[in-house]
Amino acid sequence: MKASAIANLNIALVKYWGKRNKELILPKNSSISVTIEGLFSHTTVEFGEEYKDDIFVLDGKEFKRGSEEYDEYIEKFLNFVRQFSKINFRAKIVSKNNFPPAAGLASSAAGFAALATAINKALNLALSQTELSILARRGSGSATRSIFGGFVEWRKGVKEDGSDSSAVQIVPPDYWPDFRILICLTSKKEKKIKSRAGMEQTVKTSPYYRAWLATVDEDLKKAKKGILEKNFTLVGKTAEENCLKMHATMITTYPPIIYWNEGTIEVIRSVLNWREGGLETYFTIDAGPQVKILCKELDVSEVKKRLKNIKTLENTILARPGRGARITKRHLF
Ligand code: 2P0
Repeated sequence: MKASAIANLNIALVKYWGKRNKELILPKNSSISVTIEGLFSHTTVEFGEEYKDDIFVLDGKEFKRGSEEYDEYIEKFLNFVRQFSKINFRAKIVSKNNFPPAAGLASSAAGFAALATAINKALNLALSQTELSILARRGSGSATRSIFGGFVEWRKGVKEDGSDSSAVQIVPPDYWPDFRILICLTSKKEKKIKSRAGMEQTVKTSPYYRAWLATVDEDLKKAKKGILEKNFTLVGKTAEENCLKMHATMITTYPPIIYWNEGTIEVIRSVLNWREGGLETYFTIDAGPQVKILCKELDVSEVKKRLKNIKTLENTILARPGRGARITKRHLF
């Protein structure tokens, strides 16, 4: 009853922000993302009677009962897995990310997609990919999408029980070979407000949340059309506008949620200037200070050269569309 899996993180082009059901993790709106090759969570899980309690170790640190990571994320998820699979054993989970934790790089997306995939094998559940995405969703919303590779849509679904709230692949990773994302790390610090609390507060208090919901379906349509046609301008413009609308709801939340730092603003301004000068780039930002620049492969070296002038940047990572979650034989314990 032991298995390991690897799952890449994903970057949303049309964002998920707000839940209609907190316990089942059902979103208010559908979302679209691209799964990113090479930035991943590697997770090993083992169920067994030798474990008297669940054990969770992330990046070498053990999280115990009483911590948010254990109580709010791992324990809730494992209790659901036990109830659903009718297996009563406790589990040990060891997980490693190859990117900085909780800095707006969707660590819970990669983490729960890898964990769900490993559990499926460890407990012989024989779940389909759609069912796996529903299982991953119970750990963290954005994990729903990381089960699949390439460009992915998480369809919000309409059913109360969430059985139709799952992800589908729009196109596989090699469909659009020259699509690139340059991830600009403007800070490696942990963010102060987790997405989970942030989105709840936004739904409750931002006067702009209704406007967000009213326009998101149009963004989904445009993004999907742009992806299918490999229309970089349409995808980039839609993603950038959608990101700014989401951040407008965050900023107008009470108390305000401002994830940006000075470096974030500097990269935003640079992208806008470059575009005016003919270098076609767009930006998107999640629940953190990092900026992801969307560009075409032929422009990567020019963008990198220009990024060197931005002194506030800690690091940049070049990424491309990547594979979905998969089993690995390499166990972490
Ligand atoms: C997204 N984010 O679509 C959006 C954009 C952050 C900004 O999904 O409560 O960590 O575990 O479902 O998945 C972050 O939300 O929240 C997120 P939970 P999650 O990628």
